[in-house]
Amino acid sequence: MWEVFLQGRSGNRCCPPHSDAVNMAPRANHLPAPLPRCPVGQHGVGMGTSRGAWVPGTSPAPCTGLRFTLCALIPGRSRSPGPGRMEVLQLLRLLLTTSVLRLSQAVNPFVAQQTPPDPCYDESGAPRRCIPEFVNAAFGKEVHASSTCGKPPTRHCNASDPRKAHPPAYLTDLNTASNMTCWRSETLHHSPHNVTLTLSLGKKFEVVYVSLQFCSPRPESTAIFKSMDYGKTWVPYQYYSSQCRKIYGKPSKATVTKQNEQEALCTDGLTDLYPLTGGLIAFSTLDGRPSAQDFDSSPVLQDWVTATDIRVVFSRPHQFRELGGREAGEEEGGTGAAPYYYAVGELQVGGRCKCNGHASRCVKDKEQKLVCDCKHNTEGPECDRCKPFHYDRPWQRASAREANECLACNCNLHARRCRFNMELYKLSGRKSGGVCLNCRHNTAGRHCHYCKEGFYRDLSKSITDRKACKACDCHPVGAAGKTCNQTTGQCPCKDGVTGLTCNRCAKGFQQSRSPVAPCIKIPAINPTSLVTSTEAPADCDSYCKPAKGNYKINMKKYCKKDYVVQVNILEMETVANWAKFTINILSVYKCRDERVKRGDNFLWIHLKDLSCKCPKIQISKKYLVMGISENSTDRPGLMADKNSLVIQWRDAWTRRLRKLQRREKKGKCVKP
Ligand SMILES: [Ca+2]
Repeated sequence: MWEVFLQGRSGNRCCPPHSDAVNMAPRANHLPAPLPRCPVGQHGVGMGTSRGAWVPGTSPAPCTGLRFTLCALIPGRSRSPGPGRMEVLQLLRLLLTTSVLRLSQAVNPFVAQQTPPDPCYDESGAPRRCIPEFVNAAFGKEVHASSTCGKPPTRHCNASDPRKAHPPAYLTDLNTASNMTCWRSETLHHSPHNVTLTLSLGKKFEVVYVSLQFCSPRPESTAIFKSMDYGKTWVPYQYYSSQCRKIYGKPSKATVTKQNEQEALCTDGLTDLYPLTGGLIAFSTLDGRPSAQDFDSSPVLQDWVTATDIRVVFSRPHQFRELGGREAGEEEGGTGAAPYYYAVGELQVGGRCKCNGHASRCVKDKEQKLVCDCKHNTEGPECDRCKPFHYDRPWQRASAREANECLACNCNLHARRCRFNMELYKLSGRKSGGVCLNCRHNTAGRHCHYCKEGFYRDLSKSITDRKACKACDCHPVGAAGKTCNQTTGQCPCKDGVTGLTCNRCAKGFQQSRSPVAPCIKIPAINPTSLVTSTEAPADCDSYCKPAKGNYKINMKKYCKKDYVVQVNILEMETVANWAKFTINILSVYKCRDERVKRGDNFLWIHLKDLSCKCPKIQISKKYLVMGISENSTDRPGLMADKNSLVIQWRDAWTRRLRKLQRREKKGKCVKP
């Protein structure tokens, strides 16, 4: 049995002195903490449900300019245990009335100048859980009623006469205690007959209670439904009936366990005919549900309290003969002839705009839709997802302990997009799962934290610098690839090649004309190096200038020499201060000396000249040798010195030399 506090007051209101309501509140067992005291006219509300679960860790809403009227509904204990007796249930009902004060606050220019600290962040700027204030979400919203009196007008009801109209708007209007405005259904003549009130909240709310204050007797059977998808589908929230099994197919004394917390119950409480007016039906969504004690970690209950729409269905009135106190016979259902109607003065939906702990208020967007003012790098109508580029960990609802804000991906300023990877997140010990997309500035990697192929890290710059990665610039011939070492920038060089970009031959190697092996090893029996180690003049530069490969042969040079031959160097030995090369003369282009003819021969070069690479000679190579004849019995064969020309052979010279040879035979050479 329920009693309305100060029941019977003519104004349909149940308002005790404010202080009394506050004193009574603590009796609530599973219901909210005591309400904060506020100065008269500034009553704050700190309603929660399930001690410590609904708003743990949050202080009650501050006293705002809202003027609330508090009504406490205190259930009386059944004096006799019997069917229909309910566990002591305490329900606190709030009548939230938005007053003109709120409007005046909105237009007060001085209010706007005060920027209160953002409740979603603490003094040090660290994110913390935040929730919108507790409100009557039904207030001012449109209710659709399946039946409303006054069309056509009757003696008591006339839709076109404001003094006698009872439109659905009266369900959610601004009531005053002295003048309760009531919606009223048509007068009905048969039963059961459903009369439905449907309220759209416009967005998801977390509903703490749904209450109805009647201007008529309470219905004998009432069902409350909720929708989470804006009215597409409905789930039952609660049934009230003196005959639960018969009307709703539900037991009247079911208890909620952890296994069926999302199940609507049926109770025979709040169905009593009395009071004939001013009676209440109030459904507390979390009351008696075990996980309400740990609401933060109960997705089931978080889901249970979530609603976008509320529907109330009055299924059956009390029969008139009950009103008359006569014996109530077995109701056969359906033929009750006594006329009746339903009238409700106020439909309330107490709760908070659902923002999952990431917003302290809801605001209207451009399309006038109510949305959360999301913080903590979240977005969406309920702050139910992470903002772009904040995918380093999965979205989570805030809890009492953790704000669970969305974290930005770490891309070192080189990417604007990222995605979440669960595998990486698990591997990191559930710390970081963001993977950067489209790393710019020649970077790569999940955090854009290293340089992409073909680039290396310039350690003089920060990794976040746009120029943190430099191009490898590997030499197209000298390098074996285009990718250099990420940290040193060293390109992979072919054998015998050195340098950061592989642009020169290593020590002991010399340039070749082959792109495959651009630097080839100088043979171990390199006569130049052999000699260099034994006898090196202090200053070769002033001694001679080695001939270069781009040497041009003209008639004048040709004529000056005694012989011009192409030779193949076979081997070398030293004789005193001389290098004695065994050579094979392949071609003779000029000869004033009988000794010079095709076939094996010797070439003598003084070691001093050789050590200065004048000339430079390698075994197994072909050379053009242009020299002067010297008669020496000690050293038979050809002689070359620093003034001779000994250069590596080029096939292109063959034609040129034959031409010079023909001209010489015609006597074009002027003898020196
Ligand atoms: Ca009203």
